[in-house]
This record gives sequence, structure tokens and C-alpha cells, in this order.
Amino acid sequence: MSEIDIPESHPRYESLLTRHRIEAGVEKGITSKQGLIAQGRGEAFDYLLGEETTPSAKRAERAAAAQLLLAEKPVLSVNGNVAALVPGEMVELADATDADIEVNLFNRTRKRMVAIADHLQEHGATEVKGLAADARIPGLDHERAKVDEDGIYAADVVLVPLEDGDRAQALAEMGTSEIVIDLNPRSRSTQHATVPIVDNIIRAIPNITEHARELADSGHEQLEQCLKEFDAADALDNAEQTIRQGDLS
Ligand code: PTJ
Repeated sequence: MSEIDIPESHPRYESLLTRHRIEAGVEKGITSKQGLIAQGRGEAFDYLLGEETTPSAKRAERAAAAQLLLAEKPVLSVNGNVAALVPGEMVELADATDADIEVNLFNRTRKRMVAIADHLQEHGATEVKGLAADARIPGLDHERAKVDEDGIYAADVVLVPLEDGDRAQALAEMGTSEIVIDLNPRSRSTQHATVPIVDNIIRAIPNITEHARELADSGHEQLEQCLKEFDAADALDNAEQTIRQGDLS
């Protein structure tokens, strides 16, 4: 039995586990109520994708691992949904790629920032950035602009999960490369990503970590090649085609 007392053999196990984690996140003051709506939106896309990682998303996850390993200063951005769904998995990915973790919220309050940082620390994070907020992403007039100067502001690669917003565009304009995880291939974030991953974050993060561990001893050239072979436009097109042909049975 799992944390929600549902056998793993249950046909909707993953979906029920995800819902439970988001609900618990709201109760713990980590996830915003809007996060529940965002989750529902994601679930609809996931349903049409067959609730599994497509071959195209698998390639994107490998490219993402290569990009994180190639980065000089990679940062994993965490919002209220990400913290509720994959806290331990984000810490593992940060360890595997030597990345920093930074909390960045749309509905930013000091209380939520601290609750999320504590939650990540309970799951093994040693340092969580985001509370200093001593720099701003230019061109954004909402709370997501607030970043740490030695974190997202200085990063060359940022992992941006579950946010359909203008921060992705603003970061791209700063010259930052982005790996975006979003089940909507038409979201603004995926459109600006160097590596868009159209997959459920529950599956995507452990997959990227596995690839990162596998690629850890690869040379610079091999990692570059892995990234070069990946075509972002093709990946988005592929995801959209799969969704459009989605089977509702
Ligand atoms: O914690 P905060 O204050 O920063 O707010 C976070 C939310 C998620 C509420 C905020 O960023 C928001 O409203 O996001 P959107 O505009 O609803 O975008 C979220 C995107 O994530 C949508 O395109 C969803 O399809 C997608 N999504 C939702 N759940 C998942 C997902 N993608 C991958 N895996 C999921 N589990």
C-alpha cells in the first residue's frame, strides 16, 4: 500500500497519488488553490497522451539531462505544485546534476516561500534559494520576477516546470536556456524552451535523473551531440499530434 492506501496495481494509481499530493500541498500551505485548477488542466492533457511518457518525451528527457550536465550554473525552479508533487525527486535531480534549487512563485507570500523551502529541506535539500530575492528578471511586473542574484539571475540553464507564463519569455530574452516541463505543448513556456518536455512531472523528473546518472561520465562532446540531436519544434509537434489523436476510451 502507498501513502494514500491505494494498491499500486490500481489502474488510476498514479492519477490518484498525484491528486492526493496536490490536496496535501494545499492543506500544508505549499500549493495555492489555483494549483488545483492547474493540476486539472494538466490531467486532461495527460489523459489524451495515454498517461505515459511518449517516445518523443523520452528523447526530450535525455536531452534535458545532457543540458543540465553541460550547464555551468543550472538551477531548478520550484513552485507550489512542483513542491507538492515531486519534492524528493527534485532534490535527487539537483544532486545528480549539481544544480541549485530555487523557489519562485506566482502567488508569492513569505509564508508560502518559507513553507516550501522547509518542505524541500524535509525531503533532503541542503540549500534552497529564492528567499533573498535580491535581483529582478527584467520586463516582468509580477512576483515571478523576484529571483536570487546568485541563483536564477546568474543561471545559464533553468528548469521551469508547470508554469504557463511570460517568465519563460523574459528568461529567454536574458539569454538563459530553459528546460520546460508542461503537459500543454502550446503553453507559452514550452514555446520558449530549448528543451520542452511534454510529460507529467511525476514521470519526467525521475526519468531526467536516470538519464543524468547514466550520462554522468560522458564527455563534453557526447553531451553536446545528445543535445544537438534533439529538435524542440519536432518534439512539440509530435506531442500535439499525439494529443489530437488522443483516445478517450
Ligand atoms: O505556486 P505558484 O503560486 O507559483 O502557482 C503555480 C500555478 C501552477 C498555480 C501557476 O503557475 C499557474 O496557474 O499555472 P498555469 O498557468 O495553470 O500553468 C500550469 C501548466 O502546467 C499548464 O499548462 C498545465 O497543463 C501544466 N501542468 C499541470 N499539472 C502538470 C502540468 N504539467 C506537467 N505535469 C503536471 N503534473
